[in-house]
This record gives sequence, structure tokens and C-alpha cells, in this order.
Amino acid sequence: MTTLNPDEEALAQARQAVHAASRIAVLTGAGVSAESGVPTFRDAQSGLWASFKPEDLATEDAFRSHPERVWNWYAERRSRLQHVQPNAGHVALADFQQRHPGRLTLITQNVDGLHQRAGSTDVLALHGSIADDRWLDPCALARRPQDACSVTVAQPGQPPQCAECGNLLRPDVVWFGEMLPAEALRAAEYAALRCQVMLVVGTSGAVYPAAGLAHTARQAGAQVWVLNPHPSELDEVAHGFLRGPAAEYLPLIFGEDD
Ligand code: BJW
Repeated sequence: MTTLNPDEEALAQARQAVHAASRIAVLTGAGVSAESGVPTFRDAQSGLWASFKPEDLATEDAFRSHPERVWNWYAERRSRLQHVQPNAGHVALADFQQRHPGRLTLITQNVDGLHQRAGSTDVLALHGSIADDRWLDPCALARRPQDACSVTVAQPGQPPQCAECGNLLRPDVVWFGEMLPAEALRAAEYAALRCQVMLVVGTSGAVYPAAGLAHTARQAGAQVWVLNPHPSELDEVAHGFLRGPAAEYLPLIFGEDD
């Protein structure tokens, strides 16, 4: 008889749980993109990432006080995303969804679009998309509230502005203190309530309401697994841990048998 070491044992259990479940929810965070070369928020070591906490940059107040600083943070991240690719973890999830339609709900806090680029469909993107912009304020000159600004001027290193009223474009992401997209959040809560297994991948579990989905799943009776090389704030919710990198472990969990 072969004896498995604790890591192999956990991996085998998680894999078995996933393959036995008809309703799986996967909640991802920045760690799932780390091996694609996208820095995580709270591990970041360089540039603005090191100088400011996410709470100091990812807020409307920060943007209103220092629009250039925040805009350039996003510009740098957008530029980096042009040179990265989905990794084996993103691909494993997308392949599983394609092989098993309707079985896996993918909920992500990431704004990088890498799950979608890997081929995942119906991704519940709780914190928006870094690829998109929207106006910061309603147009000051509009006659009707639904009318948006239309004429945009851009100076290098500054957020584009409405030439007529001075309104600024901002990234279409969810900052601290802002509501999450209602439909995506509702669908994510529904998936958390109904799933038999939830796998939480590469998130510190520090940001709510996303982190609360793991609590919801656990309270509703799901088996909860955490995949993260380091301890996270959601460890206390988990039935089991996988202490490893997402790009290596996700293919082992979601791949087909040889
Ligand atoms: C690997 C790896 C590898 C490394 N493989 N893993 C309840 C309690 C307390 C506070 C609140 C609460 N409810 C709401 C709040 C307030 C607030 C909040 O949560 N604050 C906390 C900081 C305490 N939440 C909000 O404000 C939210 N809105 C809201 O609640 O609206 C309702 C409301 C509004 C108004 C009034 C009243 C109520 C909005 C939260 C928005 C978060 N936005 C950001 C920025 C998005 C845009 C952008 O990208 O710039 O989202 S912040 C940032 O954090 C980003 C991320 O999605 C999010 C989570 O980060 P994540 O993914 O966990 O990354 P890291 O870096 O923290 O962790 C990486 C992990 O990966 C680590 O664990 C590593 O070990 C691991 N890792 N390599 C696997 N290879």
C-alpha cells in the first residue's frame, strides 16, 4: 500500500471532493494570477505597490485628492497586463468548466481579466474590470441624469477629462467604500449558498463582502478548502488547506484522471 504524505493526502481529498460534487464554487483572489507575473496587493514589493496600502490608493477619496497618482497606478498595471498570460491555474479552471458545463461557478475578486482570457465563461467579477473606464461624476452640464459626458481630452500621465465640464474618467473597478455590482454579488451569494464544495484560491480573505462568501458556504453546509501557500484570514473557515501555488495545484485538482 502506498502511504501519502500530508500534502498529497490533502490534495487527494480536495480532488475527490471536487470531482464528487455537482455544484462547485471557486472564489479567487490576486494569488491565482501571481504566477502569471501580476503582483498581489498585500505581497507587493515595488513601486507604488510598496509605498501605499491598497486602502490608500483604491478609494474614491484617493482618486479625488491625487488623480494623477491613482491614474498612473492603474496605467502601470494595465500596461503590465498586456505582457502577461493566463497561467496553468486559470486554464485548469476554464477547461473544467468547458468539460462540465454548469457545474462550477467562478467568482473572482480580480480585475485583470485573466480568467476570461483563459476561456472561463460567466465569471462573476466582484470588483469590476481594469480594462474599462467610467465617468467619476454625473455630467455637470447634462439636462438629464442619464446623459454622460462625451468629449474627452487626455494629457499624458493624467486621467482623461471631459472637455466641457471637467469630469474625470476613472477605472471601472470597485474601490473601498463602494458597492459591488449587484447582480454579480447576488449570483455569487446564491452560488455560495448552494455549492457542495467551495475552493478559496489565492486570497488574503481580508476584503468583504467577497471573503464573507466562504463563511456563507460553510454555514450552508459546503465543504470549504483553502488553496494558498501562506496562511490567510479564511483558514479558520476551511475544512482543509492546500499549501501551495495555484498554478501548480489547480491542474492537479481539476485535471482529468490519466
Ligand atoms: C498565492 C500565490 C500563489 C500568493 N498561489 N496563492 C466587513 C468587515 C470589515 C470591513 C468590511 C466589511 N464589509 C465591508 C467592509 C469594508 C471594506 C473592507 O473589506 N475592508 C477591509 C480592508 C477590512 N469593503 C468594501 O469597502 C467593499 N464595499 C462594500 O462593502 O460596499 C458596501 C458598502 C458601501 C458603502 C457603505 C457601506 C457599505 C469594497 C471592496 C473593494 C475592494 N477593492 C480592491 C481594489 C479593486 C480594484 C483594483 O484592483 O485596484 O479589490 S482592494 C484589493 O483587495 C482588490 C482585491 O480584489 C482585494 C482582495 O485582495 P486579494 O485578492 O485577497 O489579494 P491579497 O494581495 O490581499 O492576497 C493575495 C493572496 O495570494 C495572499 O494570501 C498570498 O499568500 C496568496 N498567494 N502567491 C496562491 N502562487
